[in-house]
Amino acid sequence: MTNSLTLALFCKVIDNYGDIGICWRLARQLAVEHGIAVTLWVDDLQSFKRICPAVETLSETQRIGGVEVRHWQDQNGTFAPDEVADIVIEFFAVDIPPGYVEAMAQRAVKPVWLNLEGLTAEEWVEGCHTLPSMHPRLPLTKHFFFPGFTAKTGGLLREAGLLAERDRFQAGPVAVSSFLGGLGISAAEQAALKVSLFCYPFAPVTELFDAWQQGAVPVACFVPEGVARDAVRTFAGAEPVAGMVATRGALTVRVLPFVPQPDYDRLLWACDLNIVRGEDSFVRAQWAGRPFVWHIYPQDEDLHHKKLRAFLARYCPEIAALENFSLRFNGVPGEEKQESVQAWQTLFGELPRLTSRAANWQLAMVANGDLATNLLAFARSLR
Ligand code: TRH
Repeated sequence: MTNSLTLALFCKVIDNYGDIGICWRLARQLAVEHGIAVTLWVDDLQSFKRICPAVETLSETQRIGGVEVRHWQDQNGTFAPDEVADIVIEFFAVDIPPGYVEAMAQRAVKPVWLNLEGLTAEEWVEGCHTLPSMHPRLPLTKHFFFPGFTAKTGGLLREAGLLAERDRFQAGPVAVSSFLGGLGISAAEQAALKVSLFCYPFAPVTELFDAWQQGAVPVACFVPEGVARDAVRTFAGAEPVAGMVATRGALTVRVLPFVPQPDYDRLLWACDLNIVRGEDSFVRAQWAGRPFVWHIYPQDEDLHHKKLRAFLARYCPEIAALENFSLRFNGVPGEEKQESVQAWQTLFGELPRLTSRAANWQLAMVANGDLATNLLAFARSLR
């Protein structure tokens, strides 16, 4: 196969920013690093614009960062076989337009069809990764492709130059302080323990703020606009709009604007502790090489608690403080027994060990290869 390969990636935004966050990252990497002609079909350009300001929300078709972006609306019509890409990816099992699937079946050389699944540390993933599934009616086979944390999965998304760029940034105090200063963050906040907070609305943020406020260590907490709105409003006694800052006791809370994806990385790189959520910010925190706490996306029947435990067991079984704090922060029943102040103080005491763990973990994750490269290698093996 040559580099003239074409690839179509279908993304439906279920909610928030992770769906498009992941698809955009993958699309860009396949185009820029692998020379693939990528078309990203996405149904919600407003959400896309929040993480990538270059998006024109009224455009049907546009080119951004080497990727053709198409607004996926009701494309219920027919497609010609030559409109179909060599590799077709549905993200999180979305139903791609029926006319497109029909056209896939009409191609002489059938496209490689992948279902890119969600990230979990559970063991069953290894058994399902790359499994085929035959179309019930058409001569097409779809394969499951799972990101993951082991060599028997697709690995994690990681751009080629990411870690070197992060190292340069973290090694340069001027780069860090000018980046933080550009976000309006004061010298005093920069000198404090810097924590970024990106969580779902049900996180127990008020009790965490209480613990920080009462503590001996100055904490500066940076919260994107719209996140933990009630807790921030209560803490500050003001509307939590970007630029708002309030200090009580040892804690300063600052509301940041929602920044483009590359700047969100820099924020994670600049902080001493990151609280992240969903899938993409969770992975980016791992690449930041700093301690992090994961606020997992909630699922029915508390399935997410199982996933959280599976990750913690893999990531850091030897540091109980992280598990205690994480289970409590995620509302896992039975974990509220420990006082929040105590949970925080214990976690704080473990930050140096968690920093070393972050570095070792990263080496292991890099050894699994990166998801875009692994996915492409698998697609090539099927042709
Ligand atoms: O936003 P999320 O909660 O997204 C998702 C979706 O809800 C999705 O349906 C679900 O399947 C998934 O979680 C598990 O969290 P996530 O995945 O961390 O995505 C956030 C994206 O937003 C990520 O690409 C980083 C980006 N981002 C910015 O670009 N700028 C910012 O300021 C912030 C805070 C985030």
